[in-house]
Amino acid sequence: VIRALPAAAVAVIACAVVMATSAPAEAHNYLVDSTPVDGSTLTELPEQFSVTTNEPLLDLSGDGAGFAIEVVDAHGMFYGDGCVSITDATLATGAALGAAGDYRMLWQLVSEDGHTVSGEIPFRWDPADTEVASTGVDTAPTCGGEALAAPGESVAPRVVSLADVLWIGGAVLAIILAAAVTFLVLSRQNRRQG
Ligand SMILES: [Cu+2]
Repeated sequence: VIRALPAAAVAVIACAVVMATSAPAEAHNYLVDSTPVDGSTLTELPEQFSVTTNEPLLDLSGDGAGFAIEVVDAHGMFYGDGCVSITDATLATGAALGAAGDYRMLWQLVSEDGHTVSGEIPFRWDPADTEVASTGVDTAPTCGGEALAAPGESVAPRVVSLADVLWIGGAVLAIILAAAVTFLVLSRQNRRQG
Protein backbone atom coordinates (compact mmCIF):
# COMPACT_ATOMS: atom_id res chain seq x y z
CA VAL A 1 0.00 0.00 0.00
CA ILE A 2 2.75 2.40 1.00
CA ARG A 3 4.70 1.66 -2.16
CA ALA A 4 1.59 2.36 -4.24
CA LEU A 5 1.01 5.74 -2.60
CA PRO A 6 3.54 7.79 -4.64
CA ALA A 7 2.07 6.37 -7.85
CA ALA A 8 -1.42 7.22 -6.68
CA ALA A 9 -0.28 10.72 -5.73
CA VAL A 10 1.30 11.19 -9.15
CA ALA A 11 -1.92 10.01 -10.79
CA VAL A 12 -3.98 12.43 -8.72
CA ILE A 13 -1.64 15.33 -9.51
CA ALA A 14 -1.54 14.40 -13.20
CA CYS A 15 -5.32 14.23 -13.20
CA ALA A 16 -5.57 17.62 -11.46
CA VAL A 17 -3.17 19.13 -14.02
CA VAL A 18 -5.17 17.63 -16.89
CA MET A 19 -8.38 18.91 -15.39
CA ALA A 20 -6.97 22.39 -14.79
CA THR A 21 -5.56 22.73 -18.28
CA SER A 22 -8.25 21.04 -20.35
CA ALA A 23 -11.64 22.15 -21.52
CA PRO A 24 -14.62 21.46 -19.25
CA ALA A 25 -15.80 18.77 -21.67
CA GLU A 26 -12.73 16.72 -20.73
CA ALA A 27 -13.34 16.97 -17.00
CA HIS A 28 -14.45 13.98 -15.03
CA ASN A 29 -17.97 12.74 -15.35
CA TYR A 30 -20.06 13.49 -12.30
CA LEU A 31 -23.26 11.87 -11.09
CA VAL A 32 -26.49 13.56 -12.09
CA ASP A 33 -28.82 10.77 -10.97
CA SER A 34 -28.83 7.45 -9.17
CA THR A 35 -31.08 4.63 -8.01
CA PRO A 36 -31.28 4.64 -5.05
CA VAL A 37 -30.82 8.33 -4.40
CA ASP A 38 -28.10 9.25 -1.87
CA GLY A 39 -29.44 8.97 1.67
CA SER A 40 -32.87 7.73 0.63
CA THR A 41 -34.95 4.89 2.04
CA LEU A 42 -36.11 2.15 -0.35
CA THR A 43 -39.31 0.32 0.51
CA GLU A 44 -39.51 -1.75 -2.64
CA LEU A 45 -36.78 -3.20 -4.81
CA PRO A 46 -36.28 -1.41 -8.12
CA GLU A 47 -35.47 -3.52 -11.18
CA GLN A 48 -31.97 -2.07 -11.34
CA PHE A 49 -29.53 -0.07 -9.28
CA SER A 50 -27.83 2.57 -11.39
CA VAL A 51 -25.79 5.72 -11.60
CA THR A 52 -26.09 8.26 -14.41
CA THR A 53 -23.40 10.82 -15.16
CA ASN A 54 -23.38 14.12 -17.03
CA GLU A 55 -21.42 12.69 -19.97
CA PRO A 56 -21.42 9.34 -21.80
CA LEU A 57 -19.34 6.60 -20.18
CA LEU A 58 -16.11 5.46 -21.82
CA ASP A 59 -16.31 1.69 -22.26
CA LEU A 60 -13.28 1.41 -24.54
CA SER A 61 -12.90 -2.36 -24.27
CA GLY A 62 -16.64 -2.88 -24.69
CA ASP A 63 -16.61 -5.43 -21.87
CA GLY A 64 -17.19 -3.07 -18.95
CA ALA A 65 -13.61 -3.20 -17.68
CA GLY A 66 -13.18 -0.50 -15.04
CA PHE A 67 -16.91 -0.37 -14.33
CA ALA A 68 -18.53 -1.82 -11.24
CA ILE A 69 -21.42 -1.48 -8.85
CA GLU A 70 -21.23 -3.23 -5.49
CA VAL A 71 -24.05 -3.24 -2.97
CA VAL A 72 -22.94 -3.94 0.60
CA ASP A 73 -24.93 -4.19 3.82
CA ALA A 74 -23.84 -3.02 7.28
CA HIS A 75 -22.21 -6.44 7.93
CA GLY A 76 -20.08 -6.27 4.79
CA MET A 77 -22.16 -8.80 2.85
CA PHE A 78 -22.50 -8.24 -0.89
CA TYR A 79 -25.71 -8.52 -2.88
CA GLY A 80 -26.33 -8.93 -6.59
CA ASP A 81 -24.46 -10.84 -9.30
CA GLY A 82 -21.69 -8.32 -10.02
CA CYS A 83 -22.81 -7.89 -13.62
CA VAL A 84 -23.16 -4.37 -15.01
CA SER A 85 -24.60 -2.83 -18.14
CA ILE A 86 -23.44 0.43 -19.71
CA THR A 87 -25.91 2.46 -21.72
CA ASP A 88 -24.76 5.94 -22.79
CA ALA A 89 -24.27 7.76 -19.48
CA THR A 90 -25.83 5.09 -17.25
CA LEU A 91 -24.14 2.24 -15.41
CA ALA A 92 -26.60 -0.31 -14.02
CA THR A 93 -26.82 -3.67 -12.29
CA GLY A 94 -29.70 -5.96 -11.35
CA ALA A 95 -31.06 -4.99 -7.94
CA ALA A 96 -30.92 -7.41 -4.99
CA LEU A 97 -30.95 -6.75 -1.25
CA GLY A 98 -31.09 -8.82 1.92
CA ALA A 99 -32.65 -7.96 5.25
CA ALA A 100 -33.77 -4.47 6.21
CA GLY A 101 -30.99 -2.11 7.25
CA ASP A 102 -28.31 0.29 6.08
CA TYR A 103 -26.61 -0.35 2.75
CA ARG A 104 -24.01 1.30 0.56
CA MET A 105 -23.86 1.25 -3.22
CA LEU A 106 -20.23 1.55 -4.32
CA TRP A 107 -19.77 2.61 -7.93
CA GLN A 108 -16.78 2.92 -10.22
CA LEU A 109 -16.76 4.08 -13.80
CA VAL A 110 -14.47 5.35 -16.51
CA SER A 111 -14.89 9.04 -17.24
CA GLU A 112 -14.97 10.48 -20.73
CA ASP A 113 -11.36 11.62 -20.22
CA GLY A 114 -10.35 8.00 -19.63
CA HIS A 115 -9.87 8.37 -15.89
CA THR A 116 -11.59 6.16 -13.36
CA VAL A 117 -13.86 7.83 -10.85
CA SER A 118 -15.72 6.18 -8.00
CA GLY A 119 -17.89 6.91 -5.02
CA GLU A 120 -20.47 5.48 -2.73
CA ILE A 121 -24.14 6.11 -2.10
CA PRO A 122 -25.56 5.25 1.34
CA PHE A 123 -29.20 4.29 1.55
CA ARG A 124 -31.65 2.47 3.78
CA TRP A 125 -33.67 -0.61 2.95
CA ASP A 126 -37.01 -0.81 4.71
CA PRO A 127 -38.88 -3.43 2.66
CA ALA A 128 -42.53 -4.32 2.78
CA ASP A 129 -43.23 -7.83 4.10
CA THR A 130 -43.87 -9.06 0.57
CA GLU A 131 -40.31 -8.33 -0.62
CA VAL A 132 -38.10 -11.41 -0.97
CA ALA A 133 -34.68 -10.98 0.63
CA SER A 134 -31.61 -12.23 -1.26
CA THR A 135 -28.74 -13.98 0.44
CA GLY A 136 -25.53 -11.99 0.65
CA VAL A 137 -22.02 -13.26 0.00
CA ASP A 138 -18.90 -12.22 1.90
CA THR A 139 -16.76 -11.38 -1.13
CA ALA A 140 -17.62 -8.99 -3.93
CA PRO A 141 -19.34 -11.04 -6.64
CA THR A 142 -17.76 -11.12 -10.08
CA CYS A 143 -20.11 -11.36 -13.01
CA GLY A 144 -20.37 -15.04 -14.00
CA GLY A 145 -18.16 -16.02 -11.05
CA GLU A 146 -18.65 -18.89 -8.62
CA ALA A 147 -19.74 -16.74 -5.70
CA LEU A 148 -22.81 -15.83 -7.67
CA ALA A 149 -26.15 -17.25 -6.63
CA ALA A 150 -28.54 -18.04 -9.45
CA PRO A 151 -32.02 -16.57 -9.06
CA GLY A 152 -34.02 -18.60 -6.57
CA GLU A 153 -30.89 -20.37 -5.40
CA SER A 154 -29.12 -19.40 -2.23
CA VAL A 155 -25.46 -19.38 -1.35
CA ALA A 156 -24.80 -20.38 2.27
CA PRO A 157 -23.55 -17.23 3.93
CA ARG A 158 -20.17 -17.75 5.55
CA VAL A 159 -21.04 -15.74 8.62
CA VAL A 160 -20.40 -16.71 12.21
CA SER A 161 -23.77 -17.60 13.69
CA LEU A 162 -24.98 -16.46 17.08
CA ALA A 163 -24.66 -20.06 18.30
CA ASP A 164 -20.97 -20.05 17.31
CA VAL A 165 -20.42 -16.74 19.08
CA LEU A 166 -22.10 -18.06 22.24
CA TRP A 167 -20.16 -21.33 22.07
CA ILE A 168 -16.80 -19.56 21.56
CA GLY A 169 -17.70 -16.99 24.21
CA GLY A 170 -18.68 -19.79 26.60
CA ALA A 171 -15.45 -21.68 25.96
CA VAL A 172 -13.35 -18.56 26.55
CA LEU A 173 -15.30 -17.85 29.74
CA ALA A 174 -14.78 -21.45 30.94
CA ILE A 175 -11.00 -21.16 30.36
CA ILE A 176 -10.86 -17.85 32.23
CA LEU A 177 -12.90 -19.32 35.11
CA ALA A 178 -10.68 -22.43 35.24
CA ALA A 179 -7.57 -20.23 35.27
CA ALA A 180 -9.03 -18.03 38.01
CA VAL A 181 -10.01 -21.02 40.16
CA THR A 182 -6.57 -22.60 39.67
CA PHE A 183 -4.89 -19.33 40.62
CA LEU A 184 -7.05 -18.97 43.76
CA VAL A 185 -6.45 -22.55 44.85
CA LEU A 186 -2.70 -22.26 44.24
CA SER A 187 -2.40 -18.92 46.02
CA ARG A 188 -4.37 -20.29 48.98
CA GLN A 189 -2.10 -23.35 49.13
CA ASN A 190 0.95 -21.08 48.94
CA ARG A 191 -0.40 -18.96 51.79
CA ARG A 192 -1.02 -22.08 53.90
CA GLN A 193 2.45 -23.37 53.15
CA GLY A 194 4.06 -19.98 53.76
CU1 LIG B 1 -9.12 12.87 -15.13
